[in-house]
Amino acid sequence: MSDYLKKFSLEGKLAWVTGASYGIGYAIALCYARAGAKIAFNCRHQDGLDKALENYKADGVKDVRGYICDVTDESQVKETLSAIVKDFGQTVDILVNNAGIIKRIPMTEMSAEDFRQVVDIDLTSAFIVSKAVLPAMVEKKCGKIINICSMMSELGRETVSAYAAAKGGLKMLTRNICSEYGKYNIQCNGLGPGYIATPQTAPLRERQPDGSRHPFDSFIVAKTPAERWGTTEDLQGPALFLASEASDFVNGQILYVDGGILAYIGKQP
Ligand code: NAP
Ligand code: GCO
Repeated sequence: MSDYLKKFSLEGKLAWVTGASYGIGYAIALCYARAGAKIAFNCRHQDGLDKALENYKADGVKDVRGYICDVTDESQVKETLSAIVKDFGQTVDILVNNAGIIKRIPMTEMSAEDFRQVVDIDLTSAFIVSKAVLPAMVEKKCGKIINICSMMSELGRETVSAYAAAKGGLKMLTRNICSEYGKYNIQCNGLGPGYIATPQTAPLRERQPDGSRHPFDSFIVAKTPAERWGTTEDLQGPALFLASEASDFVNGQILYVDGGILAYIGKQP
């Protein structure tokens, strides 16, 4: 392997990808494993964890362990981190704050409880898990934190007020971790997926009763210069870059992987 490609290797590294039982997190963890990393992942549901472990093994990933942990619960996060370090015999080198939910409700109909739950999972959890892993990264003077941001870190749209507020905050938390811990050779960057085909966006792609495409599906395809939804595989290369030494002088950035949406004003009607 050429010296340049070695910069993208994760050999010997331990990555913790939150919410990686399926979807974007699963694809990122799989990519990291194939680049040589050991994988720790967590989710809230045992059936999802068991299925994910089957899938990782079927995909050839051997050094992977799953943990039941709600990332909004600081005591669960601390216990899970202790278990990860004990099980793997090393501290976390790469953290991907991926776990997230969305609630699509018009703001005036959304309860404060719903708003708080989205912000808790999509933003506060990244604070909680990053705060847990940072001390060991500071001691080692080395670490990578990757926050999964969104188009909604930059743009708003109807019904996603809580999600956009959380993802906008996650962009600024990314910049603040960079500012506070960059001197310890810790890089914190965001990955900003565009519209990706996962369970989270499945409702936006459902076929209509007459078999036609969902209006939002058609809208996104028209708004994307690539003229397609993204796949989780589209995110793997950029995620690997941000986790590897190839990005050691990249810090506080949000790398958008959106097929060009953010650059495009849209087709003339
Ligand atoms: P997804 O398919 O809904 O998967 C979400 C994952 O997070 C699942 O593994 C889920 O497992 C886990 N999770 C949810 N809440 C959790 C909690 N409190 N504690 C621990 N795990 C939790 O979502 P996705 O589409 O892969 O999205 C992953 C991330 O990318 C999210 O942050 C999302 O906002 C972001 N994103 C998605 C898109 C897109 O178009 N899909 C675009 C931009 C950004 P359990 O439910 O079992 O806990
Ligand atoms: C929505 C979608 C988006 C995507 C993603 C875009 O309802 O608009 O769910 O929020 O999930 O965040 O980058």
